[in-house]
Amino acid sequence: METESFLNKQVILKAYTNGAPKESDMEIVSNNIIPSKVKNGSNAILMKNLYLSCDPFISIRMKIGNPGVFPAYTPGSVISGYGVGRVVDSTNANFKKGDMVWGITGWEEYSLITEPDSLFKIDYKCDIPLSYYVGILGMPGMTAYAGIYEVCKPREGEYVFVSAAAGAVGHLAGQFAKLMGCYVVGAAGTNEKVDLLKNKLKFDDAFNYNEEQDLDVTLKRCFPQGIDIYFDNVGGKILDAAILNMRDHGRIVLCGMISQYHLDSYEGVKNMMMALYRRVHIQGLLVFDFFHHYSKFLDIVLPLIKEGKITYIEDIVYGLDACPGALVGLFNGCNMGKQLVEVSSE
Ligand code: NAP
Ligand code: FER
Repeated sequence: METESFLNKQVILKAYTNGAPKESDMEIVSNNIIPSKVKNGSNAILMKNLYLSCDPFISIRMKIGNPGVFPAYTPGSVISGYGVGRVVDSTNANFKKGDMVWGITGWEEYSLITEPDSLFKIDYKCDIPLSYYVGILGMPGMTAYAGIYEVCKPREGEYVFVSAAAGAVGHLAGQFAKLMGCYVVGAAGTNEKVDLLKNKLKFDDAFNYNEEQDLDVTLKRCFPQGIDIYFDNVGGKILDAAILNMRDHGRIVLCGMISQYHLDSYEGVKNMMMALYRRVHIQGLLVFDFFHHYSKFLDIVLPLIKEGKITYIEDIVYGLDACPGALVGLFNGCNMGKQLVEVSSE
């Protein structure tokens, strides 16, 4: 006889956060029980979570007053985010038991997905690891793709600067720009990351922003001709220094502002006059606006992976209990490449 329910370990938000998230803002709860069958007619699916993604936006949803599209989490509830899982039961015509999917799920072992139509079905081929669907083939990969291919559209020979360059989005954005024939420089927070960028990911140059006295001087050294494209993942002082160094008609894609997410009030940007003089185009990006390009994106990125033209770096920790620490680590620069949690390998 099949089991009627599963014991379901979960990660709960204890209370709204103040400042950067701490492990103590979250709690692992082990006594939830979830039915192993979905109610007939509910259109829902039950998903066994295999890989969960640690993303900076999760911390934005852990506090009140977040202006975004995603609402704040409710204290006492399971944290949600992107994940990869296997359908273990379904009453939805588009999904069947055994299907592999990625999309928004819960930080728990099993999730009841009441609106599964927002999930992407994975065309499961054994040569691509499933974990890639929370990274290069999921939301962060789509973000890097959207910023480079759809927003900035670099031309061969252009000068591209990427911040948080050794992170999930940054290391892919930089490599996409390299593949388009650009000169690419990355900023990252440790010498180990700089080494990764220069020696493994073949960025043209990279620097450790924590060791630079004056970021304007640094950027003038790295880009004597100026910057055509700045892929901004961090905002704040690095954005301000980049604005001073843009070339005429340069483009800045505002992808992330991680340096600002946990401040009580945002830091000002002082150098906007230079954006005026240089006629810089500045565009905010939300990846959700680009999900309709997903199959076009796969057509571009799957061959790059299979032909070894792109190097994808994962930083994996194991077990649901590791989620809080891995999330907190993002804001201390602990991750190299995409931070994810393997909850179960099968
Ligand atoms: P990630 O880069 O893999 O991880 C975050 C990295 O940010 C850390 O490793 C750290 O690297 C850096 N960092 C942390 N605090 C910082 C600070 N105060 N100043 C400068 N750098 C800091 O994360 P990701 O998932 O790829 O996301 C990168 C950015 O893109 C984030 O801002 C995220 O919110 C944004 N994003 C936006 C969208 C969208 O739709 N707009 C979608 C996905 C991601 P260092 O060691 O280099 O400091
Ligand atoms: C992110 C930062 C901000 C992100 C999304 C947002 C998906 C915005 C979310 C919202 O508008 O609710 O890293 O990644």
